[in-house]
Amino acid sequence: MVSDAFADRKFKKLVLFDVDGTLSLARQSASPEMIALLRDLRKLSAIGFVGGSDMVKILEQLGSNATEEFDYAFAENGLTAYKFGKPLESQSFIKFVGEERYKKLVSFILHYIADMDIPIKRGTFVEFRNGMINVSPIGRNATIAERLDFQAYDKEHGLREKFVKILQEKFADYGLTYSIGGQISFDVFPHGWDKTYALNHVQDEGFEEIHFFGDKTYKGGNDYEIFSDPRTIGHTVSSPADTQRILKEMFFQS
Ligand code: M1P
Repeated sequence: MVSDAFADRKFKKLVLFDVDGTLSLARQSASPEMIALLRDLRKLSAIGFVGGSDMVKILEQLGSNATEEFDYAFAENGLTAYKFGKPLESQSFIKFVGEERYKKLVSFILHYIADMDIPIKRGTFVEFRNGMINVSPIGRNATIAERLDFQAYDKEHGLREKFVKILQEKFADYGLTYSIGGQISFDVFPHGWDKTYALNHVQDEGFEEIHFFGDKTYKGGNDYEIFSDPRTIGHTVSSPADTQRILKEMFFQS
């Protein structure tokens, strides 16, 4: 049975969305049309987002009150979680890995990046988050144009793939998963702390269906695990406009 918390919704469903490429373009704000559509959807069904980024960045994209505008707000794959604007219990990457082992990992990563011969480097090569670290050879404070250039360069040279392979071999006993989800970086987190982690927070609500919308639903993409999880009905989208089109077909056609 669906909990009373969602008794006001017509459908006993939860609709979860990836952020970059699904609700907005990468690292950009969601459009006013998207926000309006989500508000309308929320009158019919429970809604939530599941982003890989940290909450600060997601709120820049979806609006500073997004933890209240969505029933569920999941950053860092659900390692930072809110329901109805209130924080839920979360876990930490550093506790899982341990300070000493983490120091070895991050030192190796920084040395490796220092030795990389790439067209440009900016800053913030390792971003330490609550539930993961994010590693970027070009650095996280690259501009949008620099991001696009790096993405194209990496497509040709497979830099991130090679980097991940080396880390997998070198730190095989760490129990870590590496996920190339965005344009300039990859995420590193304990096995199982992919986006399916967010489902732990919703499974007791008794939703009849949990839908997930994402753009990187292919194997190796950071939406793959939650998209293919038996607890969800997955939808692959090619852009935020595509998300809107599918939502309109699913929920707003009489
Ligand atoms: O949401 C997808 C990814 O978005 C960002 O990746 P990038 O900066 O490489 O485009 C990061 O926030 C990453 O953690 C996240 O998985």
